[in-house]
Amino acid sequence: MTFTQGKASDTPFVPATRPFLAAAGEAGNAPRAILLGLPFDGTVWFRRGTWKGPDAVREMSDSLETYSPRLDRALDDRAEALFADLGNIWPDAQGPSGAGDFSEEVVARYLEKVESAAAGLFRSGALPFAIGGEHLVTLPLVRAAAAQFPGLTVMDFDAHTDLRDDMEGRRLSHATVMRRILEVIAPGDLHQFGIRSGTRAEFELARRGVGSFYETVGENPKNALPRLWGRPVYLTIDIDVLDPAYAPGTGSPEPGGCTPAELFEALYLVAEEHRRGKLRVVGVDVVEVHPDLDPTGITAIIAAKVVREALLGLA
Ligand SMILES: [Mn+2]
Repeated sequence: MTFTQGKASDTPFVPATRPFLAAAGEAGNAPRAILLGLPFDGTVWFRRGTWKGPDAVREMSDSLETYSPRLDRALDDRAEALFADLGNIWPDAQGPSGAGDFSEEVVARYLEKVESAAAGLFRSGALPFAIGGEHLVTLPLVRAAAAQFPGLTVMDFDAHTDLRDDMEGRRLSHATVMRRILEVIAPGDLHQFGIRSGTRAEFELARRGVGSFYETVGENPKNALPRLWGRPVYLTIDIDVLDPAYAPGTGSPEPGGCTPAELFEALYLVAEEHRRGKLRVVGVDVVEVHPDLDPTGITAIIAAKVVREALLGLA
């Protein structure tokens, strides 16, 4: 697979009109991280629109500098870019308005396409960073990561448990994604932060059955991290972990969430442990940005900053 931006003819990627932060320079042959957009929200029935998330995050990345004062690193420190933005993997069934056939077979086929592309990225040794899309897109990424990295653990920042076994009969849904992930990794290897919404059954399962389960963020990632030492880590950030006051542009906002500062502190902490070799982050995603519900663009800007800080801290 070639990582040269805009030349994706032998891949399922369609180049983005405008790559993230103009991809901060020329991509080399072996960028340390790969950005990919997953413009999919085919299992959402209420207020669809997160499929527009990847390109909105790219567009709003224009408001950011390439330099992070906190990390004292810049995306364009080297002549060759730290990362390449490969563009989007589109659902075959989706038209330009977002409408399409999202039967369970079509959804499963899209997830297989993403998993196959992700497997190639994990094999390349680069750090894949995905932008959703609904949270279900995390499933194929975790499946591909687990195949490549035995003993994979998952850190999930989210407002919702996503532990239903099915949603209105569908086993593949944004509301079931963590339950499906528990079929891929050991339940004790799922660590959830900021969770404040779900059914009683989901909360009972989470409280007795997953590795860490915290209803807030705060200092909890710090408390949980020793349980991840020595392990490969997949990091998934549902933007609705943030309070809707900060990040209104998301499909299922849930009051009582954390501040952006708490989320960034958690990210810096994980990055520091990664750089010290305490654990190894092998993949990251940020999901559930809904541009139509984000009149000022702030939710997409926060997501873009998560992407930048994660690229600088982890790649
Ligand atoms: Mn959520």
